[in-house]
Amino acid sequence: MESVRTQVVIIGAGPAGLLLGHLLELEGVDTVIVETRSLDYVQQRVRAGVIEYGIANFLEASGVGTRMRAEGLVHHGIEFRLDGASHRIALSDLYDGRAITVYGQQEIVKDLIAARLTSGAPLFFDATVTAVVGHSTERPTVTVRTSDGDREVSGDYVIGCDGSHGVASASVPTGVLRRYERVYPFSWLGILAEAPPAAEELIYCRHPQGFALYSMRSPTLSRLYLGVRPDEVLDAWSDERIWDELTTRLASDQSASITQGPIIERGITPMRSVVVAPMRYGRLVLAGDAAHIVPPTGAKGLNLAISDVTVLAEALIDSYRSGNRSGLAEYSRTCLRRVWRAEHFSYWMTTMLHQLGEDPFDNQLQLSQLRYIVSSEAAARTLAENYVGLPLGHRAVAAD
Ligand code: FAS
Ligand code: PHB
Repeated sequence: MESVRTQVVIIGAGPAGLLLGHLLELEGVDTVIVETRSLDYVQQRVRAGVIEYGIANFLEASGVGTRMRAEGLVHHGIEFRLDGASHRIALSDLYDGRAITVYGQQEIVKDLIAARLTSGAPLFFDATVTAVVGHSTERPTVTVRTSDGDREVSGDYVIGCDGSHGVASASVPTGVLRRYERVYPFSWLGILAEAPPAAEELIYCRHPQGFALYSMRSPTLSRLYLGVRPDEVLDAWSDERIWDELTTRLASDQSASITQGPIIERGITPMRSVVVAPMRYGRLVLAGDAAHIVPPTGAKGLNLAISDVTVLAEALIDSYRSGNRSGLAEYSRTCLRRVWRAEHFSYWMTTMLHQLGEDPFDNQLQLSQLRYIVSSEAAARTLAENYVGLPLGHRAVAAD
């Protein structure tokens, strides 16, 4: 890797960085993507699974949705389990026939990397950005550390797509960015198992012993989660204990219990909400988890990252094509409207489905909210349009 000058430097080869690189290259804007992890690590990292209706359309319209359309699972509803009973939320009936697509984030990443390698545009793995300088100059520059030394990559813009503990936001002078944060008193223990899903659709469960989520990746792969203590350690959870707890929490008088199988991936994710604002400082721009984190209960993290990129790509392309920088000037304000909507929805789903503490009054409020959602069409419609995804609402997106 040599020191280079490009138009847009992108830190991070997660969904945000890879999609931004793809969209800009399609329009002839030169980019360099720098990723600290290896290609294998990035392609195998198991994370999100639910793609919003409008996001799936956008990925297809951008030429990276073929495998998603062929292999993704289209779901028209989700199930809530509480008080031992099952309640289906008919998402498509409630929201103009729109549906979600269940397709692993790592599959999207593989599709985007394949597109990038086909384009031949620069994508460097095992290359860590250690510094970002020149934010307010016309030549912001990153220092990249690789096994054979440091290099500099400069551009017209540097885009921080470097996730939740990224160097990009940390490089902004103290006091410029405001950080909003909420930490929840629980984490999620997630597993990926070689077990045919016993359920047709996702199941969100609030049980006296805690939260459980039944998801899937394919007809042979199940993805399941348990709400656990915030300080929980993975070693304390044998396969047997995991399956026993999932079986207990997901038990319902109306459906079969879960099918077990070899656990091929497991991890514990802390639950927190974070927003960093504004999402730009000079010629450094933040997108995706670099700017915001949501608890995964609302399945918004990945979708929000992609939504940021649809706005940013359009703004950068406008700037290069016509010199119109209004999109860049409005980028943070435009994105934060959707970010805060997703933050609230994720907070609402999380507090409704997890016992937050020992306060009996709070617990009754949450149960009442859940019972209202599963018994009122108006309440369920609110959930449906937020879960399936509000329209992306700007011209770069195919009609959604
Ligand atoms: P990402 O974190 O995906 O990508 C950032 C990239 O930047 C990484 O590849 C990182 O290696 C790289 N990077 C960081 N610092 C760098 C540096 N200094 N130099 C170069 N590269 C650097 N969302 C859901 O909707 N549902 C879920 O179930 C769910 N589960 C999750 C589980 C875990 C463990 C985590 C961490 C997140 C989960 N999320 C989930 C959220 C997740 O899907 C994110 O929203 C999504 O990955 C955001 O994409 P990016 O913004 O591209 O950030
Ligand atoms: C997943 O399939 O990984 C998944 C689904 C829904 C969520 C979170 C994660 O809310």
